[in-house]
This record gives sequence, C-alpha cells and structure tokens, in this order.
Amino acid sequence: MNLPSFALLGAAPAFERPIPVGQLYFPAWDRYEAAFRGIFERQYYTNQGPLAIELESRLQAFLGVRHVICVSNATIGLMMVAEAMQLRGKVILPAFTFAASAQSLSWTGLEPVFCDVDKHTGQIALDQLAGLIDDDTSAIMGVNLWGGACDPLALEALAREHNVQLYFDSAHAFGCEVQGRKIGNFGQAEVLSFHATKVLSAGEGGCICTSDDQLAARLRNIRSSYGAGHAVPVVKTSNGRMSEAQAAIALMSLEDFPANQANNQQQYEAYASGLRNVPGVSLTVPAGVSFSNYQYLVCNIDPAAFGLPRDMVMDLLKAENVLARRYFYPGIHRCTPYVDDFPQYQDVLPQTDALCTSVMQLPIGALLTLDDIARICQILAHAQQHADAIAQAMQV
Ligand code: T4K
Repeated sequence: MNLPSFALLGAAPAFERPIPVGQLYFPAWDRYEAAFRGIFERQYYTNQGPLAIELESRLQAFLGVRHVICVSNATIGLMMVAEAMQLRGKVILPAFTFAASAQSLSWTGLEPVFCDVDKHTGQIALDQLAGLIDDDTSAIMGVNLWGGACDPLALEALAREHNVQLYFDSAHAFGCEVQGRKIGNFGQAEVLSFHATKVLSAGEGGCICTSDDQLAARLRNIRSSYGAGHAVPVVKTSNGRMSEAQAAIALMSLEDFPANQANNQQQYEAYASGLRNVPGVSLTVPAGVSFSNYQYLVCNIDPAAFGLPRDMVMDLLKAENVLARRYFYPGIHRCTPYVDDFPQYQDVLPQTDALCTSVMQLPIGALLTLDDIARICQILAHAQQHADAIAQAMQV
C-alpha cells in the first residue's frame, strides 16, 4: 500500500462495509424462524416462559453453578446483586471498567472506591486493594476483563481475610475458566452479559450466578415483583425479566459457543502472527485464565514506537471502515458524576490513566474472516511504516 492509498488521505476504504468490534453472532435464519414460531404457537412472550426456564437450567449445567438467574441485561443484574447482597457504604472496584459497573453502585446508594489496575493485564491491582478497605467497606466488586480474569481466587482469600463481601462483574467472561473452574463460581455472585457484542448473545441479556440459596431467592424477587415463586422480604423490586425472544437467541448462542470460541481463538492467533513484527503494537494475552473465550482483541499502541498516537491510529482504521474501540476511555473516575463527587481519585490511578490512552480493541468475532484480519494487520503495518508521512499529512 502506498501512502496515498490510505482512506484517511482520500483513497477508497479497504472495506466496503464497516467492520465492528464484538461477537455479533447471528445463527442461521431457519433456526431463528423455528425458535420464534414456537413463541408464536405458545403465545407466551415473557415472564419465566419455557425458553427462559430452559436457558437457566442449561446454563446451570454448563457453568456448574447452583443458581442462574437470567436478566434483561448485565447492568440491571449488577444493580440487583448490590441490592440483594444488602451492601452498605463503600464498594471497591477498578476505575478501568465500563460505566455500568460503577453506575450500578450509584443506583443502589453505594459509594464507589476506585482501585488502580495492573499495567500489563488491565485487571484490578491486587497489591493495592487491602489498603483501600476501611470500616465502611462492605464489598469488593472484581471485574473480569476482556476474556481474562482478575485472580478471583486471590480476591476470595482477601475478602475472607478482611471480612468483606465479594462479587464479580463478569460481563466479558462467559465460558472462561480459572484453574479449570468456570467463571460464575466465584465470590457470592457473578454477573455475566449476553449483549450482542458478547460471546454468548441474547441480543440484550445477562445472568446472575450464585450458589447461595437465600441470595438467589432475593434476586428472583427483585428481578420481578410477581411470578417469582417463593417470596422473601425485599425492599425493592424491579423488572429485570428476560423475554422468550432473548432466551431463544441465547439458547442458540449457547449451543454454538464451542464453535464461536474456537473461531475467536483462531482469529486471535491470526492477529498475533500478523502483528508480531509491527513496532509499537502489542497484543494483550487474556490474563489469569486457563481457558478464554477470546471475545476481545485488545492491543496497546505505543506512540513512540508506532510513530502515531492511539487515537490517530483509530481514525486511520475508521476511515478504512475498521471500527476499533477504546474500551475503556476515559476511566470511570474521570466521568461524570465521579469526577466531581470524588476528586481524590484524579491523580492516584496512573495505570488506569495510561491504559485509557493506549488500549485499542480490534474487531474479532462472527462477522470477520481470516482474510479480513490479514488486511487489518496489513493496514496497521503499512501505517506504522508510513507513520511519519501520515503524521505530517495529518499535521499531528
Ligand atoms: N460490565 C462491563 C465490564 C461491561 O463491559 C458491560 C458492557 C457491562 C458491565 C454491562 O453489560 P450490559 O448491560 O450491556 O449487558 C458496548 C456494549 O453495549 C456493552 O454491552 C459493553 N459492555 C461495552 C463494553 O460495549 P458500545 O456502545 O461500545 O457498543 P455498541 O452497541 O456501539 O456496539 C459495538 C459495535 O458493534 C458498534 O460498531 C455497532 C456494532 N453493532 C452493535 C450491535 C448491538 C452491530 O453492528 N450490530 C449490533 O446488533 O457498548
């Protein structure tokens, strides 16, 4: 590729259609049709219908967990867990996460305490956690990031030692294993996302996993103010029900998880080999897991070695119709309302701030071929080779 052929500089884009990040798996139409015909025949749209019940029981078997409570999305799942665990005061979580992790605390009247992350893995910095626990701390929320894990076994030991509760935002971690144990089996509860961009998709959806019978009963009551079976006293109820349409899609996606995981892993390896010799691009290996879903392709751009800053690389890719994303930017501590309410975190999370400026997600998943990946790697390699000229042309 010669310099003038970059789309950012006026050439035709490398891809005719935008290539998004995210799994975005769409099972064959005839399977959709059959599943949705069943919903029409039963004339039952929602509220613990047969597909939602089947999904919960299949997930329990797949994950090896006692209770799976399906919900309409992971954000509401996190809010429900904070409420059901009867948390008070402060909850420690990483600042390097999606807004929903912290927002779920705001919705339940809890104070977030932001912890920094490890600069290599992006996972919560274990060595800093103990120093953040005080008398007002009721829980730690671990976030299992990018198909990796934040050392849930070490977190369990730490939570026990300090007598605080522990739960996980495992939105990114469906199917991942830590020392052979599936995500979903750690802490008091874990929340998984089944958003369309995730490896297990319900379009929108998620689930809560727990082995605690009482917590599960409270969660079922909070999920829905009626039709919840065994009633227990809860202060608040909501509507976190998963519809039959969502459950139908998730059941197909669950069946195809092994194939989608294998496809992601093959794509990860293709990126690893395609980018191996590109200066300034380093791939993040899924951390702390014995098995990953490989649902995110995360790389770091070192501007000095690459010759361009991360955001310029993203602009260049976008012009080629490659929709790379910055998960996450900015850190939650720099977002409203936390930036105003908790100014004490502005200068104490250096690794979070550094990752926010260097991390970039590239497309991986069902919409992509290995040829597409080879082209994306080629674009990056050529951009790096022509970085000086591109920077000059773009007047960086
Ligand atoms: N905790 C963590 C750590 C999380 O990362 C998330 C969500 C949650 C909790 C909460 O989970 P949920 O409540 O969402 O279940 C996305 C997702 O919406 C969100 O699920 C995800 N994490 C977050 C990291 O990313 P966006 O705004 O970047 O995604 P969106 O909708 O723009 O989609 C990405 C790309 O895919 C775009 O280029 C558009 C394309 N796309 C998307 C959909 C849904 C398609 O082409 N087709 C589609 O159907 O937030």
